[in-house]
This record gives sequence, C-alpha cells and structure tokens, in this order.
Amino acid sequence: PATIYRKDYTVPSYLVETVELGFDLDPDRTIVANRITMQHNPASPSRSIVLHGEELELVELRLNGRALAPTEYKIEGSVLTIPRAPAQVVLEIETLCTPVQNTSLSGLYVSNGSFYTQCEAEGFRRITYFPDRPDVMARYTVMLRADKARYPVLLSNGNLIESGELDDGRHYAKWEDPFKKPSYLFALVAARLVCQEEHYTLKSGREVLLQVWVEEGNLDKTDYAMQSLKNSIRWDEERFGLELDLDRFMIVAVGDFNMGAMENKGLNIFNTKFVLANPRVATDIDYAGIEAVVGHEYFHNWTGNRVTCRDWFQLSLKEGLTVFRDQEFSADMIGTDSGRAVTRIDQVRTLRQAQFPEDAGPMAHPVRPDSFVEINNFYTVTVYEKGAEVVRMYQTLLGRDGFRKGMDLYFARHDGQAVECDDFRAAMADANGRDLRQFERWYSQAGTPVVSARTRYDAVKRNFDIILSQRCPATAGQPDKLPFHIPVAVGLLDANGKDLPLLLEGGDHPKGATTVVLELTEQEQIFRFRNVDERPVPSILRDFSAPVVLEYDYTDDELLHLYRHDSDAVNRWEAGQRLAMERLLKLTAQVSAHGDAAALKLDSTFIEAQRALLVDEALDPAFRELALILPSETIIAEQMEVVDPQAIHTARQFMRRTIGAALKTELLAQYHANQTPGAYSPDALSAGKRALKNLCLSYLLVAPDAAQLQLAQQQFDHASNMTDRAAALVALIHSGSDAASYLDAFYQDFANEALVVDKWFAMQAAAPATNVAAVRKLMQHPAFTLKNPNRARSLIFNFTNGNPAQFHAADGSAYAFWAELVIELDAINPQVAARLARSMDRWRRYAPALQEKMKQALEQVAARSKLSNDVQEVVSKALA
Ligand code: BAL
Ligand code: ZN
Repeated sequence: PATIYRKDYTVPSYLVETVELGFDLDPDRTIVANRITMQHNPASPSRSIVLHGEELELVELRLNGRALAPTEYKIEGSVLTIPRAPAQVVLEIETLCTPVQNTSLSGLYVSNGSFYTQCEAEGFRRITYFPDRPDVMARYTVMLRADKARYPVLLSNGNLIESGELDDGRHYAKWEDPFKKPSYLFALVAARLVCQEEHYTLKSGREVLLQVWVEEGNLDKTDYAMQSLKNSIRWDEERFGLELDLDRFMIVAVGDFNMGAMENKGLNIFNTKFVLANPRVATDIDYAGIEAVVGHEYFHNWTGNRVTCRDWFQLSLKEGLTVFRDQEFSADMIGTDSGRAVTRIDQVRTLRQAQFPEDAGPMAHPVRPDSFVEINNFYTVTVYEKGAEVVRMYQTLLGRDGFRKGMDLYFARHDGQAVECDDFRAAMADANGRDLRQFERWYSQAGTPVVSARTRYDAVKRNFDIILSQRCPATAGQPDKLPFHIPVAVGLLDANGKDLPLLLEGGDHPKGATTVVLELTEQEQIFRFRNVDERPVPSILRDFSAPVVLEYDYTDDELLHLYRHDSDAVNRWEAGQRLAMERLLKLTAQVSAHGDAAALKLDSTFIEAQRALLVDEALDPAFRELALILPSETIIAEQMEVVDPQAIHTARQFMRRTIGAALKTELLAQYHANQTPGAYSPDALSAGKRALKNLCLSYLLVAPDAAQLQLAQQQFDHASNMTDRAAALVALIHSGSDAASYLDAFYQDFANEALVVDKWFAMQAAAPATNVAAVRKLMQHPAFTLKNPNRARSLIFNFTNGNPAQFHAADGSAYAFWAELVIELDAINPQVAARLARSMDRWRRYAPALQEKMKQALEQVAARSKLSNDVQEVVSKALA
C-alpha cells in the first residue's frame, strides 16, 4: 500500500457548493442519488474532477445533465477521475451499496436492524462518490426514504424541513444543514428509537431543542448524557464565548461503533458506552466518561466543525484542542482545586500508560504526522492526548486570558475554513505578541523529551540554581532532535514543607509567587533563584507542565518531604509514585534473579508514608486513592531495559500484599469511613469516596482472611450501585478465592445489559488467573462475538493489554492467539484489528526467548496475502 505524505498536499481541483443526497434505505440494496454542484478551484492548475468511492456499485454518472460513457472517466482503485471538466459542473451520481454486509462499521451500516453512519475519516466514500477530503466544505440537503414500521425515526444533520408518508408503508424526512461542512461530518440514522428531549435556553435567550436518542428500554439511562450536554453548552458559552449555532442538537446511541463517539454536525453518534448510564449498570468511571465524551463531541462543534482540518495530517488541530477543552470542562465541573488536580493526575497516568510507550515504539509519530498509510491508524494517544498537552502548554505559557485571546483570534480568522496546526499556533502567538516559532517542534518532532535537572545552592550568596537540560530519543525517521520550548513549572519547599516566595533572576513573575514557569528553550539553561535562605527541596514540573520525563536525583528524604508537604497535588502524588517505582524496580530485579518472591522485603519508610497519607483526612479521598495505587505493570515495564512481565507482576503483588497486611487496620477503617449511603450520586466527592473505599477493599483482598472475603461478598450482595458491585467482584476475582458463583450471579443479573456483559468479560480477561486457554473458553460463551467492537475489546484487548503476565506466558501461546485473532478480526473490521495489532508494539524490549516468539507471531500476520492496509501498516512498522 502507498504511503501518503504531508508534503505532497495539493489544493482540491474543484470546490463543492451544494450536495443533495437522496437515500432509499434498504439493508441489502440502498440506492444513493447524489447531486453535487461544483466549480473549478482557481488555485488549482488541474481541470480533472477527482472523486473517491469504495465498495460502491456505480449505476449512473451524469455531468451537466448528460450521462457519461465509461470512456469519459476513469476508475482506479478508489479514485474516479473525470478529466477536462468545465468550470461549472453539476454532477449526478447514482450508486448502490449493501449496508448489511458492512462489518467494518465505516460508511453506512446496520446495527441491530437499524441504519447508522460513520464517515470520519474516509467513510463517506463508502456511501457515494465524492471529493472525500476535509478541505472540501459544502452545504448539504438530505432526503431519507425508508420503511416506516422498521425505521420510524429518520435523522440527518441540521434541521428537519419536511417529512411525510410515501407508498408501500414507506415514509420520508428531508434535512438541511445550514452550515457548510466537510463530508466526514455527514451522518444519517434510520432506526427504531425513542428519545429524551428538552428545550433549552441559551445565554443569548435563543431556545434550542436537545435530544438523546436510544433504543427502546434504555430511556432510563439518558439523564446523565442530557445533563452533560446542557453543562457543556453552558460551559462553552462561559469559558470561550462559543454558542450552539443550530436550533437542534441530537445525540444518538448505537451498540456497534468503532470509536467512542462522533461529532457529526448536529447529529452526534455515540457508542452506547458513552451515553447509557444509571446507577444499577454504570460505574463512576462510566459517568465521568459520559461527561467527558458528551463534552468532547459538543465542543467539536466549534473546534473541528466550524473550523476544520485542511488535511488529515492536521488531525490534532481539532483533536488535541478538543481533548484539552473536554479536560478543562471536566475539571471545571468539579470546581475545586483538589478535584482539578485529581483530573490532572489521571491525565498523567494515561500519558504514561499509553502515550509514552507509543512515543518510544515503532508507531511513534509527531503530533502532526508527516506520513501515513492508513489514517485510521493515527487516531492515537499521541494525536489526542499528547496533542492536548501541547495545547495545554500554550495556556501555561500565555495564561488563561492569553489563551482565550488566542482562541478568539483563531475563530475570527478561520471560521468556516479548513486550516493547519500552524494556523492555531499563529493565532496564539499573534494574539499575545509572542514568538512561538520554536514551539512548532512539538508538532513536528516525535518522542518524549527528557528534561534533566541538577541543582546547586550557594549559602553565602543565598542563590539556588536549577540547571535544566533536555534531550529527546531518536524515533523512526528522526535520529536527531532540536531543542523544544518547554514550560517547566517550579516551586521550592523549605524545611517545614512551606512554599518559598520566589525571586527568579530575570523573571517577571508577580512578587510573592510560589510557582514560576521556567521556559527551557536551549539544550541547557541555568535558572537562578535569589534570596534563598536555606537549601530548599525543589518541586519541578508542577502540574505536569509539559509532557516530558523529568530526571532529578531526589533522595528518599526529599521525596518523602514532597510526599508529605508539596502544595502542588500533582507533584505530591508524583513523589509517592517515585518512591514506589524505585522499590518496584528493585523488587522486580530480585524476583528476576531468584525466580520467586521468597526473600523480598519492603522498607517501613515507604509503608509509613503510605499509612500517613491514607489516614490524612485533610486530603481529598480521590487524591488518596490515586496516591495509593502503585504504578501499573505497563508503566513499570517502560522503566526496564529488558522487560520481565512475570517478575513485575510478582513484585507488584508482593508490594500490594505487604501494604495490605501492614495497613490492615487503617484500610479497614477507611473502608468503613468512606461509605456513601443514601441515593447514588456520581459527583466527584462521592465518587472519590467510593474509589478510596474500593481501593482499600482491593488491598484487603490481596491475601484475604475469612472476614475480609466476607466483606467483599457482602458488598457484592448488598451494593446499591454498579461501582460498588463491580469493585467487589473484581476484588473477589483477584483474591485468588473461587469467585465463580459471584461471576455467575453477576451475569444472570445483567445478561440483558450489553455494557455490563462487557464488564463481565473485561474483568475476567484482566484477572491474574486468566490464561489464554481461559480466554479461548470465554470466547465460546454465547454472549461473545468478535463483530461487536465493545465486546471484542472487552475480552481480547483486556487480555492482551491488561494482563501482561499472562499475555507474555513463556510458551508464547498467547502470541499465537494474538496472531490468530488479528487475522480473524481483520476480515471483519480492519480498524479494530489494527488496534489489536498494536498490542505487540513493544516486542523488542522483552527477553530474547519471548522476543523470538513475538517476532514469529508478527511475521505470521505479515505473511498473510489479504491484509488490510490498517493491519499491514502496524505490523510492518513493528517489524521494520
Ligand atoms: N473525531 C472522531 C471522534 C472524536 O475524536 O470525537
Ligand atoms: Zn474528537
């Protein structure tokens, strides 16, 4: 397959003004009539009309009223070219497609008997021939016709302008989108659905109609999505002055969906996972996910839809920015500093768990990639989460007000346009009179920068110097990197743990500031703080001010000091993680050397630090929970030269068991102190209490006695919400006791709730006792199917990515399983298959015996003759 390069971008030869689409919807044979008015783009030297189409049967192609003979156009692969076209063109195209056979879930497809679409990135070309590229923006009118009994609800983008009856029990609906949009934002739904709706008044006084559409039987699970939508609308008005531009905004939930959700103009289509919730079926994490994703898709209406991407290399222009916006929304919804810090810690954990490994692996790419084979492979944690970090750094450098000025200028300049990441950066720079040229490297250079800090204290002159240097590891195609522009937020703690007022030489921060942002732009720089009366403990990279690895030679005492006192909650948490990581790495090395956990020891210093934190009632329960979670097995693996997954698991379990035993009294006390009686509420404080309580339970259940087992069993039996019920079940599964009867009971209770059945598979997939044979057995369960992405991910991905000790079993049996599943899934849904293929990204970091077997599995997949571009790109990069 061909590689596509950013440098090869050319403007579209023709620009589209209007699109009129007519659909006669039938699962086996949908007829799509498409009338496009277009005109030659004066900026293009080409007079060829270029259209994209895939899996379509072309019935007729007319140009300015005349049917074209097959000799008058050319179809090569997925490109249809009409050479020597006139300047003004009306194209009429009739095609056929077969939605019921579309298992890729890209384009028009059938889920549970109804029609849905997914067009980003390149799904529209599976619906009709079209210049399917984001810089072609047009106005759409859509006529939907379908059987009324089977598809009573007919939806598309924009406003409903007409509807009525047709012959033979059919009906129609005509929709018009008043805004021009790229084809990837097109959507239709024809389904048997019901909705929760509400009239909502915008700040301006204008009234809009909000709807959340779901399958019958799910109307008791739409309240939180609706509330989140209203909160999102209000937040974007208040924080960014951005108003909903449509009279009607719809969310539709569908069970078969590749992504989390999709921001189609006025008609967001969502994975059910991010809409449906009530206390019985959804956990606190599910509720938080719904708020974030509803916000995310809504915020795209401005950052993505009104201003879109020139080409798919610019994907982070809308995704990084919109993730940042949804992160800020979620933090503002909690509304407290400690709540904000908790959301920030979660973001850091995601980066370390998924983005740093990606940035160090064979699929490493810049936030704005230079090339790709399959764009669907670039909906990554780098484009999304690192992209959001890059946007966050503007705010860190420019301040909230400066960032807002930049946003205002961005919309003033580019509303209605398809633009580049550079345009966003220029708006930020110009609105603030700042030179952000060097900042461009965050978009163009892959890899996680390492910031190395040294300090020196001059007691006579009362100077404290922080010497920062930076480097960035080589990545594929980028052996050498230039220095980044890195904001490093710093504070200094005195011996009592108090923040010192800072006086940075050459700095222009306010007097008395206790955190200042150092701007590291060179390979090495010295920052001098004056009037420092004693050697302080530096708190560096506060609030995780840049997506980097920070190296600093902290002593244990310094880390303990920060862990006790740092006013910056993120760095306070970070100090605990460093203390834990040092120990985990040592313990892992010991297990590797001796083969078991017999001789392991955990020092009381660490245990006492954890005890003190656990019982510190001044701290937010959610913060205490995060502080007590040890770095994950994946994050530990990233710190090792040669990864030994079993040793990591053994060492981490040893540490959890030791903490569980040593803090038993406090864990029990906190377990009881953090109950949330009364009606369930997903608010941050209640959710934090449940999180802490359930973390205590999990520690108590690592090596439980009868009383502790009973605690979990009782929680399972009497839980009034899914958070507590699922947590009890997970604790029981991980305890090593026989949890079969609880698993059965859980399944029986929720067999009709697809999202809960996903949880049931997921918790078993990640359980320490689940080996590949057990996964194969679960695949035989009547509720399992590879065709539903959520189900496939729940069992297969949670095993390959969430159960490293079993996935890396010494005999390589799980690697063979992985290869089998990648191949099987590829025939069904290449996007999902390619995600699974990524489980092998880090294969070169394992011991030679494992490496050899992983390589064989990769080669087995690569050798298949009928691979999708998606999977081929991933495995060939892994093997390169
Ligand atoms: N645009 C794809 C789904 C999302 O990021 O919202
Ligand atoms: Zn998005």
